Amino acid sequence: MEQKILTIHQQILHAKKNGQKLLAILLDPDKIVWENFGHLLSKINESPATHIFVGGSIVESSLIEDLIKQLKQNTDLPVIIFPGDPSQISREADAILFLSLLSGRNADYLIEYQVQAAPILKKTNLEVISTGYILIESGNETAVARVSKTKPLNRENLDLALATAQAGEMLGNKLIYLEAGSGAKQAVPLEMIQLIAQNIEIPIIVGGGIVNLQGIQKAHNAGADLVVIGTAFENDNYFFES
Ligand code: 1GP
Repeated sequence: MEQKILTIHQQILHAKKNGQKLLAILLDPDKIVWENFGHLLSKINESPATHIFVGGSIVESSLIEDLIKQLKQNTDLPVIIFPGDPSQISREADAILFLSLLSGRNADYLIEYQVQAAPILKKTNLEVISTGYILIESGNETAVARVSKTKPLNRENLDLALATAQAGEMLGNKLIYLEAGSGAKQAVPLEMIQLIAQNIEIPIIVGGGIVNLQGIQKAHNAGADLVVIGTAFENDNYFFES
């Protein structure tokens, strides 16, 4: 019988259904030290990561295409663009998180960039995964808040975070991403992850400010289906061995 190839979104749904927890390493093209790239690749391949995310709030590097090509050639992991704006679209990747910043009220990040990106994406074979992106206050101003000129949701207002996630689900998003921001002082509160996980059906991504393996485990246990690690792995490629 012919084996059906699942899309990345279907694989995430499948993992959720089977209780398999997922982990993405986030690589910011601007922060890649190319001299050490071979080492970085072997550390990614030795890690428990199931996905690679590529992107950043602002990416200046023109090397995003090269980075994705290299990752595709040297790892078996799906490479997903996690873009700050449409300039970060690359046809070399497998998929893109088509984000809408639901916690903010800046129309550019709710719909304008998506309108600009749509015709570009139509010319690629990228799998487009619509994702409700929710920024949660984390103790310091993060790049997402600064660049998007939006205010994160109050970390104590669980009801508002839940209503925002539910609205995202009702709008037809395939994923919800709870984001504390890269390098956040405090990660997304576990009670918030738990409440949202119990009250929406679609998979939840959680990232920002997770600095150790216990942090990953706690987020997974609270209900995150996929956890994202950026800064901690960037600073220490031996992170997963600790
Ligand atoms: C940021 O969620 C990601 O968009 C990862 O954050 O860099 O703090 O791990 P960190």
